[in-house]
Amino acid sequence: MTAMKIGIVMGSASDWPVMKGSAEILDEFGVEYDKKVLSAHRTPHELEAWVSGAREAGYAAIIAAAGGAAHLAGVCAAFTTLPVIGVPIKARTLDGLDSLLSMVQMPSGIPVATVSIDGAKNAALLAVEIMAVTDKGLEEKMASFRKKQAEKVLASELN
Ligand code: RP5
Repeated sequence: MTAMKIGIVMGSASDWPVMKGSAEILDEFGVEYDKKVLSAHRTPHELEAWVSGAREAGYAAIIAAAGGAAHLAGVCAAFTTLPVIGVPIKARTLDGLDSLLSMVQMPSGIPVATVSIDGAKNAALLAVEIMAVTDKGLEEKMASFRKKQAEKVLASELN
């Protein structure tokens, strides 16, 4: 089956204000996605069911966002061989350092591609790049996105 969409999962609805950034990027690239709230500790069985079926459901990659003891992305990665991109959420305490470390320090064997704290946009850009490996149209859109971004930087005015 051709993978055609991205799965965005977050541990709590409180993560959505940050994770909107992923949705906005995927919208910009015209990439389909589903967004869900599922928690590794509050709804473990439902999370397992969803992520175990992710490849068959047509996902190309999973973006998993969580704060605190952010085990969500690692648990997702344990249940699928799809690429999992982790977004550590800046939690109410410790400035998100706990989220970052618990996500980025995955023991060897089960990788999570962790982006920066609250790095929802980069997570989506990485997901698009993964899809673009086999999608010429997306590759061209990414090249154009980069070109526009560079032009904007070069046109910067400092008043
Ligand atoms: C994690 O705990 C969530 O991903 C969220 O970032 C954090 C706090 O959740 P709430 O208490 O706001 O629901 O599971």
